Amino acid sequence: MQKTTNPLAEADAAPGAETSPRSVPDGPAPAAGPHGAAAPAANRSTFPGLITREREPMNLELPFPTLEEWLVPNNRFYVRSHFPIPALEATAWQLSIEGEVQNPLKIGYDELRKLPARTVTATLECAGNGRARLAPKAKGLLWEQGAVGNATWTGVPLAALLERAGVKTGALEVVVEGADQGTVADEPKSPGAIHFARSLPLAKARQPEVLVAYLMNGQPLAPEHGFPVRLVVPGWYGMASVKWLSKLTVSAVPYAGYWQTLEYAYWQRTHGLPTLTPVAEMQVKAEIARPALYEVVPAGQAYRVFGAAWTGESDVVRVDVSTDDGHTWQPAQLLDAAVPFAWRLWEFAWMPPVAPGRYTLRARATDGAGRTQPTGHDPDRRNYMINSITAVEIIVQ
Ligand SMILES: Nc1nc2c(c(=O)[nH]1)N[C@H]1C(S)=C(S)[C@@H](COP(=O)(O)O)O[C@H]1N2
Ligand SMILES: [Mo]
Repeated sequence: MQKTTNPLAEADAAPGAETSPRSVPDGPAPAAGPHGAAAPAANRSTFPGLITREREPMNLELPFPTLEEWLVPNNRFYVRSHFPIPALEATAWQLSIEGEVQNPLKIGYDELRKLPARTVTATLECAGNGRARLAPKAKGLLWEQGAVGNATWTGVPLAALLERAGVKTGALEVVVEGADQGTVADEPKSPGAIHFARSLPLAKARQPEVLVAYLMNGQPLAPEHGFPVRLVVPGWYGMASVKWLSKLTVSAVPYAGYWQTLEYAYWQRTHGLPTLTPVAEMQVKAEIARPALYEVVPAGQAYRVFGAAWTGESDVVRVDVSTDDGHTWQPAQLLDAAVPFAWRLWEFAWMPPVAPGRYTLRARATDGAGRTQPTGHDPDRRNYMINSITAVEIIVQ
């Protein structure tokens, strides 16, 4: 399948550089090839059990009812890509930092890996996760629950690199560009071939949790997750965490690129004026992993309702569950301590009724900033930031 659908699969194998992600235990990852070339299909990562939402470019979803661990293994972590995965070689890779800086610079992979590193656990959720259940049918890939995952990320704080480059006064944000590129053929069309790029306000870019990352759960990034280096922006929707990082441009004016305006933007009402605003911080959300939608649950036998809950720049402080179509709510048990930017797993001991029938379960998270989930999707959010409470209909028999 990948042989014909992924450009990475079509070129010759090259001897893996020392730094290529060969040792990912989740399955062999490609050795990087010379410029423009890539590893053979046999060397690609494999993602057993993930749902294919799109073959090319590769878009894979975690079947959320199979969730087990707090840290999602690398080969179970959803993949969201807008363009074909670029074939990059660590030894040839460079990150260039330019724009409104005193010392424009380029940094290589080995050099980056020698700088003081930090590890942060962070949940990434695609801003379109949950889109499949929007009515009327939304445009875009129809993700159900599983365009979300939690992993540890190791890398150099972006703040340290910006410091090195010396950001000029008056600078406002950093435009973060990936090496992947292509032409968006569907409306809204791109102006020819473009890279994936997003900007980050300097105030967020300088936060210590924002990493120029090269390890995911302790392993070199898989090509699908941004090898050799990606940005990780904890607390923000996934589109901010630019993969295959190639260039940072410090800018004094707000960036209004394709992925900042035509996609990944929503309406915010400022003084009553709907204003297109780039999607940023994740919204608080609980998802039920089990029971799955339409699962048959034995009547009158204890059942462990299980799921995960996450938010943006705060912690989830409680999760409540309703098993009676939202009439009454009871607190769920949070299973692990709050770790900044990471999701919390939770469970709820439910005694299903002895009377067979259809029941509707719901979960609702609240964060430390007092934010909780709406009952319906706000159309101003367009097809993004979907955190309205989900009804999970199940069958007791
Ligand atoms: N260069 C680049 N970075 C990217 C993307 C992309 O298409 N190209 N997709 C973004 C989106 S929309 C999401 S949700 C996350 C997904 O990261 P993952 O594929 O590692 O799960 O990557 C982001 N970074
Ligand atoms: Mo996304």
